[in-house]
Amino acid sequence: MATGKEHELQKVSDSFGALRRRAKELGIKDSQLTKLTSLRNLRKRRSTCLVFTSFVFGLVGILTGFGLIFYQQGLLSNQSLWKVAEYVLDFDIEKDFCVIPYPEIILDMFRPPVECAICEDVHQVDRVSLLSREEFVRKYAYTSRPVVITDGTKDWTASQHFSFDYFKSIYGPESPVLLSEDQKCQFFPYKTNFKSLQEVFNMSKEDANMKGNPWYIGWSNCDSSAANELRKHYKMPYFLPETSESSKTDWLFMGCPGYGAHLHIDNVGNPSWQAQIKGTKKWTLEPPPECANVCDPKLEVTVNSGEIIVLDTNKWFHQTDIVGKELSITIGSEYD
Ligand SMILES: O=C(O)CCC(=O)C(=O)O
Ligand SMILES: [Fe+2]
Repeated sequence: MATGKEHELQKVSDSFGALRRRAKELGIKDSQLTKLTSLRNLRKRRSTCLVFTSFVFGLVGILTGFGLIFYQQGLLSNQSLWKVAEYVLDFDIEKDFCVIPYPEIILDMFRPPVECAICEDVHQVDRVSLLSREEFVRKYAYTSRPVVITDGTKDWTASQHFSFDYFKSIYGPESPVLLSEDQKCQFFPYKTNFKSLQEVFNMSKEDANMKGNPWYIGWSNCDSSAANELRKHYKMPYFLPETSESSKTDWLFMGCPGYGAHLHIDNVGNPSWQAQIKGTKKWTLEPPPECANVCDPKLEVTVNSGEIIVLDTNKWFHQTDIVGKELSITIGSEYD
């Protein structure tokens, strides 16, 4: 019997087949279909995977050769070789498209080049309010022009509820979020030593209340019952077009002033919004290196509580720093 996943895959495959037949009826050739950006993106990802996997296997081959020579010469012990083997083999096939997960530097190196029109005439991050859907679509939604919507969370009750203890209370002991073993659950420890959200929730009261060691973490909420609870306190941002769908997985980031996320670029596919529920976060944006000649080298914007930043994190390198005195809590999601 087909598993749930196989069944879903079969449904996707049937839908693709139907789309292709419909395209044929409309006189659209396969060669035209394969030029669609969405299909090209699929292929790009796989060929990057192939290049990277071949590179890793080549490198592993060379290192193994040197390892054997050093081992024979007594310059390497089997204990240290085992440590290397353990390290190399510690990957999770389920967590990525590619058999071997990409280190961040590889993601940066192999990402598709960015059209510099996204940053050429951007000299600051706009701060706007009462933003109509039309204006959002025209100026920001799909142009990769970053924007802060200062009244983005009006009518939300999240700031009265979201806190360290609240998050701790919405996850049952069996929640997949706590151990991040589900492929939809991701946990970012940043500079901390936490291995899971469970460890975060077990930190001392002192640390949780920002009276001990500082910390900053992020996670994707793959627990649907917790997601329903969270959604009692926020809505889809009012300026998002009605046709746009936010991904079902929310991202949460929480932590202390002085900390934040290092400069990086993402590979998530869609732009995203992030609402600052509590505290204040400074965002530093840099265009990708291929646009260094035509775009400003750096933009900075501070997002205060109640505001929402919309950013294409796949195109802009971004770094965050929690500023002020309060614990920062944000929630966000991708949209299409
Ligand atoms: O909020 C943060 O500190 C980092 C967020 C981030 O990297 C992202 O949304 O892509
Ligand atoms: Fe990011």
